[in-house]
Amino acid sequence: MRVALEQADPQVAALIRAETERQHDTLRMIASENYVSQAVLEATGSVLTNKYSEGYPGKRYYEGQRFIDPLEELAIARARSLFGVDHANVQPYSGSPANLAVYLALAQPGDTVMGMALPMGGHLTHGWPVSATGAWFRAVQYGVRRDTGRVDFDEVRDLALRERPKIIFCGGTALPRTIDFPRFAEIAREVGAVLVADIAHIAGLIAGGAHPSPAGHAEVISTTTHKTLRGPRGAMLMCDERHAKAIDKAVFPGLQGGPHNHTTAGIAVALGEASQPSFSVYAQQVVANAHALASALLEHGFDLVSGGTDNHLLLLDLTGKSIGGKPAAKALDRAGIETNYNTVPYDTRKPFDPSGLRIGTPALTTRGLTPAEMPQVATWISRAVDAALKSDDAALDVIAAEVRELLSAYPMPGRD
Ligand code: DSN
Repeated sequence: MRVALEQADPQVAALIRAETERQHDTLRMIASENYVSQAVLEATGSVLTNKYSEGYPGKRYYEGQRFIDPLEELAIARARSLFGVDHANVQPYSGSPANLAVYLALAQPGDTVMGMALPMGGHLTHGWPVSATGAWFRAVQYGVRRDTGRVDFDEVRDLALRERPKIIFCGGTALPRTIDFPRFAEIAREVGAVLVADIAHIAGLIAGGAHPSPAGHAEVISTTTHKTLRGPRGAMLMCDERHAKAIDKAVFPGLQGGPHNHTTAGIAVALGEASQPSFSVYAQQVVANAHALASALLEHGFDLVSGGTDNHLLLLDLTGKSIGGKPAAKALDRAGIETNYNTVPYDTRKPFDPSGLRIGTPALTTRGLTPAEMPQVATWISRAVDAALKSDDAALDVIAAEVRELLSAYPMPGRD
């Protein structure tokens, strides 16, 4: 394993080895993370990192593209076929640059744009004030209802009719419920806005048929490739033919230089994997695990935003447990369960010390865990929160050992 690296740079090699073991021994429940396959790892860690390829297939500014062009064309063709779209651009470096390219393609600075507020479950790049998208555009923001934790489409429609945004973003980072793409599309059509579906979190579920698709509803689709889609860290923009030129021009030369060809190769491999029947089984299992986990956590007295989940993600409101999200996340990390603290809608606490905990099932499903294991996972979460309230580090260490023991039976892609 990694003989050259071990010899050339033992310090870096040791850190990678240690992180590999940490990922193996930890119940990784950050909703946006996953384990890529050995095939994706190999494509990503290839000599393609040596090559510059500014431009697009057939129209590059550097020579030596005879293998890069068909590679990027393959990734594009697989994305188009998997998501049923006219056009795909596989070059954005990650989700935020992809979303910035959407603004560059479709709006002018100062234009009104609309998206879900970050504390309600949206993303920074959907117009939140500290993001360039909130600073350079006139962003108006919608949320979820306080009583249901779900999007209120009357509010979205009223806001859109009043503000007449050029772009409406739907999707986000902490949304446990199905996104109603047709309803958003209806509102966008009524006000003459372009609907952009940010499917970063749910792309793999859509590919596997476990969440409805925005294709045919949203004119532009933005996604990262490394969450439920289980590819390398990267992003894609997909759209109708009518926006294809503007989107491509915005990505390059508008925002970026040369594409990361090693990432393009990893994306192509991941898209190939996601088109297999086994990936549909995976996507359904991610949702089944989330359902089972939600039921078990409710039995332990946890409060879930919106009362449950339709997808891969659960947002726990810990207010009733008398603990903040941050101390809970830190205790869980010591207990071998990796999560992130998160705001909940209408949070009364600060973003750096919020009331919520965001958890998800994509990574543990890749390891092979099933709904049968979810009551045990919920029990560990509950025990860890109780231990945190008593500052009982020894109890957290006991849980970590139990987690390690369970996970030793489940191989980790890229390690085993
Ligand atoms: N960092 C991503 C997430 O965790 O959802 C959003 O950009």
